[in-house]
Amino acid sequence: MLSDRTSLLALACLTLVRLAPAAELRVNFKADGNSLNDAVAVAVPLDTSHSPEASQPPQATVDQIDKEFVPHVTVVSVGTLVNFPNKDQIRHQVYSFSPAMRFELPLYAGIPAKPLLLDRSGVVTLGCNIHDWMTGYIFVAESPWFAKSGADGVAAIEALPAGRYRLVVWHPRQNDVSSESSHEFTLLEDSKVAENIVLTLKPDFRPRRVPLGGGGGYR
Ligand SMILES: [Cu+2]
Repeated sequence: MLSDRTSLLALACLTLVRLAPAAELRVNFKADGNSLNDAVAVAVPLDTSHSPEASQPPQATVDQIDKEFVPHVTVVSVGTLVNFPNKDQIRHQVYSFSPAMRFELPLYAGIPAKPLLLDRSGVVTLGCNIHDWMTGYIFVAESPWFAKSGADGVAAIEALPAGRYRLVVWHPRQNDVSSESSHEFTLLEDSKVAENIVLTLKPDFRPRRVPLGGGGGYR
């Protein structure tokens, strides 16, 4: 009898293990025939049943290093606390006018006392009032399943529960925000799905940095 129960329990455990999320979505980003880095892929579940409940709000960090935002593109999910440590020996004044999060951190060195809570989905474009060329982006995703492409153009979203999803893609220089950049797909348990996304890009509008040593007004 006991052994029957034990095997039942073992079977139940096995079933639980089998139900563990395992599907993977690999998005291959290209632009102008080349692998595209810093592209964002988000899998938004269409079956609402399986959003994970986090006990603590997730945290992310956007550094300021050598008068640049590092990383240039950050992806977080709604409800993430973001820190903006200044690793330079000079002060920065970080701001955003984006509807997803308007803010300004007064001129500061080191780490601001409070992280910023990003509670609305969308793109937060970062700037610095002192250094015009400093541009960074935070993509606030409406889902915890996201990835950003590396130099190989691959953004891999792992440990996805099986189900139906909408794929949302974004890049800071993407040309059109058409329906092409959002479509639906279904993931079966333990499946690996690959998607190829080709984006057309706008030119890089980033202001140029002032020449080294010549920027008297830019310190
Ligand atoms: Cu700055």
